[in-house]
Amino acid sequence: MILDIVTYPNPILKKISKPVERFDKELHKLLDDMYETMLKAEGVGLAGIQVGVDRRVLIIDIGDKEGKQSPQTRIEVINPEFLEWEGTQRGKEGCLSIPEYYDEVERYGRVKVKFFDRYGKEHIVDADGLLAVAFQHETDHLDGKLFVERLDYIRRKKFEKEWKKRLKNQKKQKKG
Ligand code: Y12
Ligand code: CO
Repeated sequence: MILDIVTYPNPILKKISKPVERFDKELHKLLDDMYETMLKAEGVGLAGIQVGVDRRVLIIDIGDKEGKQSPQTRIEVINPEFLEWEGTQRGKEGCLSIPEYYDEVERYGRVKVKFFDRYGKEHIVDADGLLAVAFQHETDHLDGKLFVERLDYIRRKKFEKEWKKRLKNQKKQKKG
């Protein structure tokens, strides 16, 4: 089932998500629906809160070497915890909750993350590059943080200006 994606500036996105306690059918259905929703929207990552569920659950699929996404490249992440982080990297990010806005953000270059899968099995993953960015971007969502809040001062101001302009145009269009 395709779910509705909550978009900025909806205050739901600011909520702190609570740990998942039950690894049951309901969680499996949520993960399946989130994956379907993410693929349809052409994303590489989606957190529960982006579909209105305030639980510490997220999915990532950055695809294989050619970028092809499949259940084999999908990572289901429940109750993640960063164990290690080091270095920095800068790269353009986008978010399904902030359509059509991309900008450069600084992130850790490498992270080590502990998390559980849908069956409650523990995993530890060492990630760098795009995967490390995806883990950081999606985990931020669980703490109510969006990538635009991590932009440097000038980029943040540019975002706010552009977003105001968009809202104004949307209001104009609604008026007819
Ligand atoms: C690197 C950077 C960011 C992440 C977090 C996950 N972000 C996404 O999956 C963003 C996807 C996205 C997709 C869009 O749709 C298309 O490109 C067709 C998009 O464009 C529109 O909304 C029009 C914006 C964002 C992980 C790793
Ligand atoms: Co996002």
